Amino acid sequence: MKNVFCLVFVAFLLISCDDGDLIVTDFNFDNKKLQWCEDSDSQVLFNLNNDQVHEAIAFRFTLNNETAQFLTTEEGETTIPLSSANQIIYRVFDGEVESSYFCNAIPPVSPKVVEEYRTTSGGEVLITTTLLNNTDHDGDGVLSTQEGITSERDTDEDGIPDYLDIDDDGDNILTRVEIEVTADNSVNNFPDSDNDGTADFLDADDDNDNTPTRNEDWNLNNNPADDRNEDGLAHYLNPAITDSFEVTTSRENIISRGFRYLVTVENLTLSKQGGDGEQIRLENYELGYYDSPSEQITIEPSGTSEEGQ
Ligand SMILES: [Ca+2]
Ligand SMILES: [Ca+2]
Ligand SMILES: [Ca+2]
Ligand SMILES: [Ca+2]
Repeated sequence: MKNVFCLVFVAFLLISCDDGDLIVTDFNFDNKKLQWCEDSDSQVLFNLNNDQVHEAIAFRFTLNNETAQFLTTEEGETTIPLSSANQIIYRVFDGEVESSYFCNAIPPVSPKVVEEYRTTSGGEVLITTTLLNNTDHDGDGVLSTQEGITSERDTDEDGIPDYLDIDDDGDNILTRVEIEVTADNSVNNFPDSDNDGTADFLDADDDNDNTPTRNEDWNLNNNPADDRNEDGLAHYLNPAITDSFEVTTSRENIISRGFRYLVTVENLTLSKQGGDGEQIRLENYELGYYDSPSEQITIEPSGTSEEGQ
């Protein structure tokens, strides 16, 4: 089996020959989704391919003031110069390689490394951080562009702009619920129960009976949508019922947030280890991207945010 893999790898390199230098146009990592592991002193972003050859490419880098910003929660770009401490490593194996290969403190005995290339110095890695849910930041079903993101529109004036507010009109019925209400009339394809020209999710008095929706909360559970007599119509949508209850609390504003970390390399030079100094060179190489797990963020009405689980 080892010979088969060697032949495949040699063919891969020969195809890539150009003017004496080994310049490849790409590796065989069609899937650009990276995995990530960390230990006490280094982090590894890596990609595995077991389709035809068994190969792995990894960026192993150390934690310091500069790189500690990996997994940052702000959009932007981090540059990490390649060095002996920050290396791209490309390996071909004699058998299937699994995630545990990079995530274990001690690499497993098997599979064995057949070929290894490493960067030395020169070149740099760019990590570009972007928000994953940047078209609907609060996930309420209304696009951020429709929520006035550029002007930071704040319909209920609670300090949380609409594009981050899961209850845009502050009536304690979540926007996601208000855009699903069945109504005869609509504004920009959003339900307008009282046909007053303001969509329900932006209307603090949805039945236009002069009792604010938030005060039509008969059981005081911060959700006026509860249907008291189960006739299919909650008080807040029934203009014939104007009972008003004192409600001073609001729904917690919790949104889900995740980031994508796109990893690209500029001036990549990989040198073969234990060989005759063969090199693989690429001006630009997209290693791939890592998506952080989504986290729950609570945004307080003052506009400040707290990170939590
Ligand atoms: Ca608001
Ligand atoms: Ca919103
Ligand atoms: Ca409303
Ligand atoms: Ca009302």
